[in-house]
Amino acid sequence: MTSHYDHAQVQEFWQYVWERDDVYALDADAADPTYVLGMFPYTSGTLHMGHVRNYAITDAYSRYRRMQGDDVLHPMGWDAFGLPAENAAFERKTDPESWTQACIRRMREELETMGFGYDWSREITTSEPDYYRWNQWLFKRLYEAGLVEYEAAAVNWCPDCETVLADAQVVEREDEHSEPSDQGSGEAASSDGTRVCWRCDTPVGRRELDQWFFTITDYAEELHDGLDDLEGWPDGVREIQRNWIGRQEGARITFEMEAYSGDRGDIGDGDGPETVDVFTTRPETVYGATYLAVSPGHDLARALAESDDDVADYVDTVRERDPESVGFSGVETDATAIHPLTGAELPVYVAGYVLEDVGTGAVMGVPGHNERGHSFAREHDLPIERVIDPEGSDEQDVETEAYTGDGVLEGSGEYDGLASEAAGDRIVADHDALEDDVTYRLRDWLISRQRYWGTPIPMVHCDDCGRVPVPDEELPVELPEFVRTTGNPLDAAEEWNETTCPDCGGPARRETDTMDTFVDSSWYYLRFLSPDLADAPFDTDLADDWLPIDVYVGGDEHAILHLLYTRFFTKALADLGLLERREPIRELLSQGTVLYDGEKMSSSKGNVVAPEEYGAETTRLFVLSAAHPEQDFEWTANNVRGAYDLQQTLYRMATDFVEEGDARVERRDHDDYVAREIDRTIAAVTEEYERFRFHRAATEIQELARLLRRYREYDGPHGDVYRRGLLTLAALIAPMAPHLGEELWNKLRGEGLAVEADWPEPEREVSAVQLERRLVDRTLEDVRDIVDVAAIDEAERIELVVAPDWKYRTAELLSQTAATGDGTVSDVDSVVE
Ligand code: ANZ
Ligand code: ZN
Repeated sequence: MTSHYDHAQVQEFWQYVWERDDVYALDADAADPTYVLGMFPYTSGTLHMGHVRNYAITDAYSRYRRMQGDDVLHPMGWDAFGLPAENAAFERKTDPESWTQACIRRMREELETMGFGYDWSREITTSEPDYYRWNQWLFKRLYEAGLVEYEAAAVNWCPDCETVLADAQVVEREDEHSEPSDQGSGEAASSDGTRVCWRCDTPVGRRELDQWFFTITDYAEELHDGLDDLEGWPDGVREIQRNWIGRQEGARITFEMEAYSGDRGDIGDGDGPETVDVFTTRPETVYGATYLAVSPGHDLARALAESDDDVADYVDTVRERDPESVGFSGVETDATAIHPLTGAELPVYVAGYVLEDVGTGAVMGVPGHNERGHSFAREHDLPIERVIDPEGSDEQDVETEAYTGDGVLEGSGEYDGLASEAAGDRIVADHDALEDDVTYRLRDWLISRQRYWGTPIPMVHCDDCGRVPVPDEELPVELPEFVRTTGNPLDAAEEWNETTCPDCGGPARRETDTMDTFVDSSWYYLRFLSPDLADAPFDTDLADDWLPIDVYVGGDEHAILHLLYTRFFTKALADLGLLERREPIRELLSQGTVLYDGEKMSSSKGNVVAPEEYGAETTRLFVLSAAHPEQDFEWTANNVRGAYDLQQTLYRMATDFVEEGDARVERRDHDDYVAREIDRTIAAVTEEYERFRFHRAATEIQELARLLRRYREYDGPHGDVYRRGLLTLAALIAPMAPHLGEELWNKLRGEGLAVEADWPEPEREVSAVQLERRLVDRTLEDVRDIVDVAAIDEAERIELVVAPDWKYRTAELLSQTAATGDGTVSDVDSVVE
């Protein structure tokens, strides 16, 4: 009998058994299962190493929790809508639906080959009407709640194809390999070269079209403040979201407009606004305001454009252009603003650099102390005043450069001599025209996409009634058959397009925009709870019992959009009365990148190592044991081989033991030592699994295997001790290498499944001190690996223990220190503080 571990055969066999026994199905009566979720994949056609790593993490953790006795919800589905399916259909003369189905079949098979334990009875596919009808239903609920707006927005426009282009359809001319983003609706191509249409190579312009928005800005404050409480999220992700939301404290200042009525526009007595509010982060500079500027979309600009051709022309050209090419252009209007403190008359401009949806869409120009204001003033010959004296260097010439720092007020009337930090508060408190205010950089979420492969927005346009929602009974509005055409295939689908108005019964046209695919992924986690529910998107009671997602794992490219949208949806659903919880995710793990020769592994770089090459189990074990989940690591053949060898070793130990039969029965001293080591390993590995440190769990397992081998060779092991050692190894490794786990379990036990086994318990209690000691030793190993410090003595050990979040972060920080310094002990000290 050979003791070679034939991984292909072993995998196939156990996968068959798991499926036969339906071991991953969640009991529908479970009170509060542990919800472990990996970000579902975009249906690109094949799994890449990032997916494998992501799902290996959730799988190992799910299995660990299951062995701990938890009910576990570990589902999988497909993020199936998006631009790449349309591109593929266009290029391969197929249709997005068939292409997507083919991708799903292939990817599901790949996931199954890896042996990931999903409850496939909960599989969802976002491009199926059964799923997307709920996108439409939720859209309608948000619409009724006032969270949907229909507004003009600038979009990319190809004059040759006569169609709107998604950002991902705009490519750089130089860049031959420009790939659409994974999610199909990601970031715009960076714009250094010429931005051209992906199909016809024509330079892309801008156009204003009416678009659908979700008013996520209504939740800016809660989305911002809530981040503080998300203690299970990485600090980095929270910080990125905080910056994205961009909370800014400052003041709102009201400027009266001088009444004006003439050929070039009407204000006061006419249609224009009589006051203009500006938002500023620096009210203490108000005495330095020398002009007022409003955005081209501001009410004042619109009112003036009615009768002032210069303003009208400027507004038109700016709004059709890329905001980045607008620079500091602007047009002076005939309007005049009254400075609320000095009564001075300030010229009023319409300027493209003032953004419509930031603050109030209007600014007071303070050229002396604001860079953009300075550039604008230079361009338009406006006065530049100094109202803040930079202490110590009053040579500062604000004519040449704005001074943006703090100092002491001057030229500011009764406030002269005050420190600038304090002066702002005083000025705001003293004047009715100024008021404390907060704004957010966050913009509303534009969900309109002028393309086929997405959820149709359930609205119709009626000449008499305007925009009317499709009644719930008529949902889903299904996609028409796909046609290959230059523009939006939905515009070309004439029969589909023509409908009747639900309100008046007259002729109406369907909305032809589809939803951003990020809508699909904003609530999919809820559909997994009750995937077949026919009369609601999800079961509210179940959601209240089962949420939040206990652990969510995914790539950090989703740190902003997906995770922000999910949080927004959860809050909105809570306000609709559909959910109790306002935050969807308790613990978030942002997995690192798998590198290959220093580059990110990806199909476009042709460096994806196919999992089959090493056997699925080896790949899983390797990606988990190579590094902490949040750390990047290098894919090297040597290390992969290490993961393979570990499996062979454990397998051989088990087969040898079974073949040779039980050994010695009388107890000796070193048997107790080994028994205690087994206990300690159990305690340590448990702790490592709890904290997702699979790499360290793997090291512990490896060391116990080494010890057991020496033990066996020394003078023959005690049968019970050795057997327990091997069974322990089988159980401890089962979450990471489940096929091997089953094989070992079966050899040693002859019955039952490792996946359903109980997590091992120490026979004798392992003291907290001993456990801590052991974990610290491992940390030091991690640190030594990275820093290559020859010796860290007792003193530093203690400090490492007390350092906040020392386990992983310390190692990370030390690695940065090591890169710049020489990795000496003093570096270690400063990092540890
Ligand atoms: C007057 C002022 C004086 C400002 C000063 C700054 C410094 P940052 O610059 O990122 O801190 N602002 C407000 N609304 C705007 C809009 N819709 N479009 C463009 N700019 C706008 O952002 C805050 C500043 O951005 C605001 O404070 C305002 O300029 C400008 F010494 O007002 B400040
Ligand atoms: Zn109508």
